[in-house]
Formats: sequence, structure tokens, C-alpha cells
Amino acid sequence: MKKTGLMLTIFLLLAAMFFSLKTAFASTDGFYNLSEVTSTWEGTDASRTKSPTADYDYTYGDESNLSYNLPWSFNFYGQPYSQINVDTNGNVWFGATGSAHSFNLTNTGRGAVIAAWNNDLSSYYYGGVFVQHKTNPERVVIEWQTETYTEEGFHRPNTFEVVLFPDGSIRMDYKSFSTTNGDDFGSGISNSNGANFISNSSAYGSAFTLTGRSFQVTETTDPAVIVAPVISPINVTIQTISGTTRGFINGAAITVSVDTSATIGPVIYPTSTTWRFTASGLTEGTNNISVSATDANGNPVTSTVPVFIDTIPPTVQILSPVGVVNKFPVVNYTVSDGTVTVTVDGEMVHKVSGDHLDPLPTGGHMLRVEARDLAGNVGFADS
Ligand SMILES: [Ca+2]
Ligand SMILES: [Ca+2]
Repeated sequence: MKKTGLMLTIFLLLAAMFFSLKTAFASTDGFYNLSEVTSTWEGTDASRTKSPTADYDYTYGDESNLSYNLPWSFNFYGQPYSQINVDTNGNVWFGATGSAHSFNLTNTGRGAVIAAWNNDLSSYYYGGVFVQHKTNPERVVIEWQTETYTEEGFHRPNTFEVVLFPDGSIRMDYKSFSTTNGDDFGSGISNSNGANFISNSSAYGSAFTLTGRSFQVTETTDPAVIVAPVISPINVTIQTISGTTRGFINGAAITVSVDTSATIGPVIYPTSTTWRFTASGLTEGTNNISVSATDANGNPVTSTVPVFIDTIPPTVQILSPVGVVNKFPVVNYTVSDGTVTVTVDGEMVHKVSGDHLDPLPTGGHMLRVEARDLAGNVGFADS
């Protein structure tokens, strides 16, 4: 009996240790830690009619966006920003304007982002995105009251917010969700360099399942090498890579390596904590570029970013119509990849493979099927 009691005590102790370790272990990308915190809600005035001021602004609609001047400089992945751009799809962008959804969190193609809910949302019939500067303590609250795009007008409201603090920390509060067909393409934070990002969805679940939960993002105190957002995929074989170092005494010299035959140019240091270099001769496919600095204990701190080169245009083949055809030919084509545009005599037609073309007048016509891949390469075929 006594032994069982001891075993049970040890088991409980281990369980308690495991639980506390589990909760203490935040998700990290080397720059930030993400952890769950006590459920909190700030809210905003959330009014579509209140006049915008320096401390309050809003927009609404599908694919709408708003630029807001911050009351203080906010550091995101080591870069200071005086302005944010919020969209009605649940995102805060730091470089890009406009809106986007359902993007790749790892490499957004639009620079750094806080994606509170990475999904196609719409506040066309209900809600909006509301930005409010609050004090005591200083913070900027970005609140979304929104439907999903596919439930536009069904009154299935979803409410969540992002809170920015002057010390660079971030909180994401998920208040309530009533979507019945929600989707989540990867919510969280990203420096859009393929290396530094934390997916909230992977750590805790899809945004629309997080009702009543709050998550905090704080900078780690560990030394870090941060690479600025890189554009990838890209169809040029030369790219300038820049970034910062943090937590090294008097800045830090960096060393750079690459796992392909690409050439790394000399490293330039505009300041003691910023650096840049040019990589040339990047090879087709993935080039992993590693940037390292050595900390006070002699240990290397490394950030590896993938740069994907794609110089090969999509292949396009038109199967029909070919030669002399009737008035309503069916268009049939194959493309290897990319986004397809179909034109007849230079005019875009909204047709896809398998569709009948609109009636054509007698005579010669030119059909072109064009495909553009993510790197911007264009392949086409004419008939
Ligand atoms: Ca939308
Ligand atoms: Ca390609």
C-alpha cells in the first residue's frame, strides 16, 4: 500500500511537472514566444458612424483595407513601423497595403503580417475592422466584427481582436464565433521569410475554434539573427538579403552560407545591428541561405531562409479548337501550373477548359491560353 502511495505521489509530481512544462513551453520561432494567457477582451467603439480621428478609425466591406498611423513606433521582427495596414480579412500588414486572404503564412508574398484569422472574411453586410488607440496602459486595439465571405448576409458574426503594445508585445483575443463553415489557412505571425513565423492555428487550433481564449506574443530575450522578408518564389537569380541582429554586444558580424552554388557578396553593415548582402547565381529550386552570428558564449545563432527560384514558364497545350471549326467550338487545354487567362483575338474571355466559346464570326480567329506561375513566368499557346 505504502509503495503504491509513493508511486502515485511520484506520478502526480511528474504529471504536475509535465503540465507546468507544457504550459511554460511557448511556441517560438527564435524571435518571439507565443503562449496562451488569461482570457481578455478590450473592444473598441466599433461604430460605423463615429467620425475617424487620430485615435479611432475603421473600414468595412469585402477586401477593404485601412492605413492607420500608430501613436508610437511599433517594432515587429526587429523593424520599426509608424503605420499599419489592416484589412477586412483579419490581418494587420506591416509593409503591404491592400488586402489578402488564404495566403501562405510562412511566406506571404506581401511581407510581415499578424494574421488573426487567415480566411476570406467580409464585413459588407455586418461589422467592420475598427482601430482604436487606448491609454492606461498604452495600446492599439484592432477589432474585427465580421462574417465569412461565404456567409455574407447570413448574420453569423465573428468577433476577435489584436492588441499592440509599445514594448512590441502583441495579444490576440478571440471573443466569439458563429460561423458554420469556417476555414483557417494558417493564422499567426510571420516575418514572411520562410523561417520566422508562429502558427497560432498549429499550436492551438483554427481561429474560429478559439472562442474565449487569448494568446500573447512577446519577444524572446535570446540573441537573434533576423532576416527581413524575402520574395519567394522569384524568377531572377540575384537577390539582396537584409536583416538585423539583436542581443549581441555592439552588434555582431554575420557569416553567410548557402547550400547551392550561389555566390554570396560582401556583407555591408549600415549600422551595428543591421546588415545586407547580395546573393547571385541562385540556382533553380530552393537555395537555403543561412545567416549566423556568434553569441557571448561562443554559440552560433543562425537563421536559415529558403529562396525558391523558378525561371521555367508553365507549359501550355491547346487540344481544341485546332484548324477549321464550327461557330461554337469547345476550348480544351492543359497547363502544367499557374493562373490561366484565355483570350480570343486579344480579348479576355472568362472561359476554362471544357467551356464552349461564345459564337465567333466567320473568318480567322486567334485563341491564346496563357498561364502565369507564382514567380511571374508566363507560358502560352496559340491556336
Ligand atoms: Ca474578403
Ligand atoms: Ca514555373
